[in-house]
Amino acid sequence: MMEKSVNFIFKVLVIGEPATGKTSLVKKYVSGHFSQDYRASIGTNLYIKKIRLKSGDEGKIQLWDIAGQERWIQMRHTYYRGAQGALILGDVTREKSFLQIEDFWYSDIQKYCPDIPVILIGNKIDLISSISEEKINDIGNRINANSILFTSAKNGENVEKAFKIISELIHERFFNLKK
Ligand SMILES: Nc1nc2c(ncn2[C@@H]2O[C@H](COP(=O)(O)OP(=O)(O)OP(=O)(O)O)[C@@H](O)[C@H]2O)c(=O)[nH]1
Ligand SMILES: [Mg+2]
Repeated sequence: MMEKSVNFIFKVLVIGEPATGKTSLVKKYVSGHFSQDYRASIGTNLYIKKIRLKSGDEGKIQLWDIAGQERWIQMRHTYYRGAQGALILGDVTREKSFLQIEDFWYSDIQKYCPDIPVILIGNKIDLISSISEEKINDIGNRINANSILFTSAKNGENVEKAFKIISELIHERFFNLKK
């Protein structure tokens, strides 16, 4: 008898202001490593990891870690095409890093890849936060985030969970043929 095998590859964007920890979060998830020093990303880094869903289906998640710096603004949206999910990051130690989420980062998603599942992430919770959880939840509600999570790329808190949740959301939205 033939084994049923489902192959898929999910394209997930990781976006947000510079130095919010996008590269760190993705690296922690993919390799388990964390580095203290900040090297601003250039363009886009692409990572890929095998995943296994609750349904037992196995596939891959392709992570597009997109440089947050202003100078990449012109070409940034070219990476958005075909994205099926997004993590939008803010840095809880810098309230400012959340101010553009609704009007810039989320509005880009609506423009270039609308109706995809989105997770709002408050990263660096191993440090002292300068923004209230309530404010982050408000932003999450305004952008209709499917989920709001607090993570630390340094100690790994909720890192695995973030990518698990986005994978399940994408699977439900785009691949669930049972409905
Ligand atoms: N303490 C702590 N530091 C973090 C965490 N995540 C990232 N950092 C640090 O924050 C700085 C920026 O991290 P990056 O991952 O390079 O940020 P980025 O969002 O990729 O920045 P760009 O590529 O410029 O858009 C680095 O010094 C990291 O070590 C975290 O969860 N906790
Ligand atoms: Mg980066």
